[in-house]
Amino acid sequence: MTTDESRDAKNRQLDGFRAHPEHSALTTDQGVRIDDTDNALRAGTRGPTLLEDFHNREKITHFDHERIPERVVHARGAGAYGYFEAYESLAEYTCADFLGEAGRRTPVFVRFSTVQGPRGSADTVRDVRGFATKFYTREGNYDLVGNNFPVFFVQDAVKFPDFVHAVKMEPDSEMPTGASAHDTFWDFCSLQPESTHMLMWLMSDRAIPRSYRMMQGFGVHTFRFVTDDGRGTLVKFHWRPKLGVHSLVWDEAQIAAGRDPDFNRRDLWEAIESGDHPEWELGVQLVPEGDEHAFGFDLLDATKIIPEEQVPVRPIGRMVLDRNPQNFFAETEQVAFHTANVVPGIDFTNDPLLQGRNFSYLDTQLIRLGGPNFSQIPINRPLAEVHHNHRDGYGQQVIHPGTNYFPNSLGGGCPAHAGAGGGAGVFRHYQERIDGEKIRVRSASFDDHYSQAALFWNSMADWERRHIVEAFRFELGKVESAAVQQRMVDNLGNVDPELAAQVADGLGMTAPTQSRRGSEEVSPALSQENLRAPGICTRKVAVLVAEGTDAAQTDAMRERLADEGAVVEVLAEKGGIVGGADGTAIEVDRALRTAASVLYDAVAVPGGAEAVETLEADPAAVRFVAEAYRHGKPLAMLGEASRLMHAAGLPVTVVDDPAPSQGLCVGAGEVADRVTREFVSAIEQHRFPVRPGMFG
Ligand code: HDD
Repeated sequence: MTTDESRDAKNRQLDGFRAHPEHSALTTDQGVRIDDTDNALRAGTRGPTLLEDFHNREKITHFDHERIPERVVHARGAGAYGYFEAYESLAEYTCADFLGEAGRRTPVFVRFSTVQGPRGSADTVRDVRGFATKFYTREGNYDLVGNNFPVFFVQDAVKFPDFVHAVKMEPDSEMPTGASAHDTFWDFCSLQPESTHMLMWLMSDRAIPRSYRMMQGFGVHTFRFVTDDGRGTLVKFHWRPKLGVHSLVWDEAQIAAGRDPDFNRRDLWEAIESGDHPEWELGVQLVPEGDEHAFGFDLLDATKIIPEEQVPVRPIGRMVLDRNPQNFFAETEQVAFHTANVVPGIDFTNDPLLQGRNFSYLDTQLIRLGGPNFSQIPINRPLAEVHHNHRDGYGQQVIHPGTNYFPNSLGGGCPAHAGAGGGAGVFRHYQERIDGEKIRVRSASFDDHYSQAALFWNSMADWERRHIVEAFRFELGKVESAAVQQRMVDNLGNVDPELAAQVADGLGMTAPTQSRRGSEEVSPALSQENLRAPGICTRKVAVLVAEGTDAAQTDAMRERLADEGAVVEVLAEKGGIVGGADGTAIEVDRALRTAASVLYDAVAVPGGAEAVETLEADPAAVRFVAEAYRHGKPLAMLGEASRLMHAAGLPVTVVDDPAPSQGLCVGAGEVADRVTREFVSAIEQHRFPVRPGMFG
C-alpha cells in the first residue's frame, strides 16, 4: 500500500467518527481546525520533522506541562459529589445558613485520601484516611477537612513538618512507599509521646478501612458555633457511615494492595455508578462555653477526644454522595481544601494545631495550583457571588471591569462592606477575650499523653487488641534501630503493661519494668464491635462455580443475596457460560484468575459433585476458599462444597464441626435455605476474627 493509500484507508476508518454531529472537530488551542494529529509535518515521508509544525509543538508542550506538584501529604485520593441535608434548624447554636432549616440541601464535594503515600501508591496501606468535605453553601464555601481518626499525632502545627518528614519515605532511599513501618517514623514518635494516642488508632484496624463508605470521619479539633447575636458553643464534628464501620484484616490489606492497588477508589466509584449512593450522618458534640474546663483534658488539645459517653453525639443531618467526577484532574486533583474556609456561624478555637493549619492550606495551594487564582477553578468556585479587589496573577480567568481599590467613589463604592447596617449572612469573628504573655510554652493542660491512649486500649474487644499488638510488632519489627524499638516499647508501658509486654515479647525484647495503666476508663463507642449497621447492602460476594454446579442452588443464593442488596459475582475458571448439573446454563461474571478472595466480603460455593471435584483440583479455587477463611470472611458451602474445606487445609476442628457462629454456613439439600439465611446474617457481622488458624 502506498503512503497515500494507507492514509486514505485511515481516513475512511475515521470518517464515521468525523461525520458524527456529536463529535466536534479537532482544533489547536486557538480554534484552528487540524486534519491530522497522527503524523508530524516532515520533509519527505522519511525526512526530518519540521519546527514549523505548530500543532505538533503545541501538543507536546502542553503534554510536557500536564503534571502539577502532588499534595505534600494526602497525595492519593478519590472524590465524589453529593449533597448535605440538615435534619433540623440549629439556629439555637449557629447562624450557619446551611444548618438553618430542616431539609435544606447543600451541594458538597468530598475527597478521601491516604496520607503517607504518593499519588501512585496503593489504597489499602496502614495509614490515616483523609475525609475532606467542601460544602457549597449559599453564604460561601465551608470546608470541613477531617480524618477518619478523631485525634492527631502532634499538638502544635509547628511540629507538622517534622512529623511529615519522619513518616514520609526516608530521604536517602525514598522507601518505604505508603508505609509507616520504618525507622524515622518510629524514632520521631518514640521521642514525641504526644503521638501515643494517635498511634493506638494507627495500629488498630481503623487504619485499614474496608471502604471509604464504611469509615467514620472527624473534624478532630474543637470548633465553635456562633449565633447571630454572637453567642458561642464549642463543637466537635463526627461523620458516621450508614453502612457501619468495617475494616480489612492486615494480611488481606497487604494482598489487596497488589491485587487491586485501587481497591478503595474503585469501591467508591463502582458504588456510586451502580446507584448505591454512600451516606453518612453528621453529628455534633456540643459543649457550652462555660464548660470548657469541665473535662480532665484540654479541649484545645487535638490529641484528645470527648468520649461519647460524656457528651453524646447529636445527629444534625446526612450526606449522600451520588455523582462521580467527570475528569479526575480537573475535579479531584484540583480541589483545594482550606481549614480557614468557614462561613458565618462557624469559627475556630485557639487549638494550636488548627491555628497552624489555617495558614498552611492556603499557602500550599499557591504552589500546587500555580498561583493565587485557584479559587476560580470550577471545583473550587463558590456558588455564592464573589466580589473583591483581588486582581491579576497567574491564571486569572476573570475580566474585572472598573476600580480595584477600597474605598472608592469612582466605582460607586463597590464592593462595599457587607452588612454595614447589621443583617444576617456576614462573617463576624467570635469575640473572645485573650490575655497572655507572648511565650513559646505549651499549657500544662496538654501534658497527659497516656490516659486516652489507655482509654482506647481498654475499650477494644479482645480481637481488636490482638490486632493492635500484631500491628505494633509488625511496624516495630521493621525498625532497624534497637534503641528506637526499646524506647517505643517503654513508652507503651505508660499505656498498659500487658500491651507493652506483648509487643516486647513479639520483638524479642524485655518488657519495661516501670509499666502502669494509663487509665481505667472505658468508652464502648470506640470499639468496632459497636459500630456495625444492619443489612448487607453493597457487600461483595463471590460464588464459585464449575461445570456441573447445582444451578438451582446458585440461582437461589444469587437471588437471595441480591434481594438483600449485596453485589454478587459468579466466578469460574473461564468467563462465559458453565453448564449446571441439570444442564441449565450459568452465566459467569468473571474468570477466577482475574479475581482474588481479598476483593470480596464473603464466598459461597454451591453443591454439585462434578463441579466440586473440579474446584478441589484447581489451586486458584482452593486458595480462594482458604484465604477467605483465614481472613475471617463468611463462607457458605452448600452440599458437596464442604469438601473444599478439606482441600483448603483448614483446621480439622473447623472442617469436622463448622459452626454458623463462626461465619461458616455449611449444609446440604433441604437445609440450603437455612444456610443461605445464616450466610446473610454472617455477612452482616462482616468478619469472624476469632477463628482457629486465622491470619491476624
Ligand atoms: Fe492537613 C492536606 C487533614 C493537620 C497541612 N490535611 C490535608 C487533607 C486532609 C487533611 C484530609 C487532604 C485534603 C484534600 O483532600 O485535598 N490535616 C488534616 C487533619 C489534621 C491535619 C485532620 C489534624 C487535625 N495538615 C495538618 C497540619 C498541617 C497540615 C497541622 C500544617 C501545619 N494538610 C496540610 C497541607 C495539605 C493537607 C500541607 C496538603 C495538601 C493540601 O493541604 O491541600 O496544607
